[in-house]
Amino acid sequence: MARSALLNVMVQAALKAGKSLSRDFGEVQNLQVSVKGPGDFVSQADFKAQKIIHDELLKARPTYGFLGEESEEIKGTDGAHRWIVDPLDGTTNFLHGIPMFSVSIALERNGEIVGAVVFNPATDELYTAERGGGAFLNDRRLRVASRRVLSDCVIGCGVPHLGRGNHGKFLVELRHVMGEVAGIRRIGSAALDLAYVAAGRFDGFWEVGLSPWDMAAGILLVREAGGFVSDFNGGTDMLGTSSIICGNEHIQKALAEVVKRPIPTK
Ligand code: 2AM
Ligand code: CA
Ligand code: CA
Ligand code: CA
Repeated sequence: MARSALLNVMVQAALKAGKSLSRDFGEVQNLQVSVKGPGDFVSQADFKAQKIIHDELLKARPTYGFLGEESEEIKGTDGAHRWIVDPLDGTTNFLHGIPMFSVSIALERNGEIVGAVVFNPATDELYTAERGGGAFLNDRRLRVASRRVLSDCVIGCGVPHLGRGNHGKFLVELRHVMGEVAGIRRIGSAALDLAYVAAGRFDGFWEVGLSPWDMAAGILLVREAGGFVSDFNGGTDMLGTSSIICGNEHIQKALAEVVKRPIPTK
């Protein structure tokens, strides 16, 4: 697997941030935590990891724009490129001592995602992709699962958060999907959910209410592993609509049909 210099910059930034997160994960009870909104926490670990990533990426490419969860967007002087970064995806897991969280870094060029890194420091799993170059888990090339029938499938999802999203609508989606698939899973890190689809661990995934930094890298991972990704309108404006449905060609289509099934009138 040959990585471009640019992808290597992203990998180094993710590994360095991952080291910082691992240290903080070991002493999670001593971390300073603040509340952004109901059920929405951020810690010193998030801020430290974002600073590491920001500094590494901008040292290598000072003219690129930078969109990270924990700071105001920085418009680059280079109009074409933008980093999209979630320094810690799965903060709630992290703060509860659950080793299911990730660093997510994407590179966008002229509005298209062309590079992706998702790293889970707790399992040392490094997911990478470049547009046209395939997706990898460490050194292994990834391929989405090949199951074609929903009743054989394990499907990942996100659950709306306290005070956010349409809880009633989600329950309808869940009920419909539950009636069709072998099993449903919820990790709590959308970037990892998407990496799991790329790795063929999940057959599909859907979530509404995501931010660009939750999905940007994962979208490229899924596509480069041969998967299909759409928004809830059937288009590809996932970042603009905050919604995503993915899987292999067959499961993506079947899952979209089930998730969007109308709410029963009685
Ligand atoms: P985070 O840990 O970076 O905030 C899981 O469904 C996704 O939702 C994760 O990517 C998580 O990202 C995000 N998330 C978790 N709690 C949230 C909240 N209270 N409001 C908005 N997004 C949240
Ligand atoms: Ca957050
Ligand atoms: Ca996130
Ligand atoms: Ca985050």
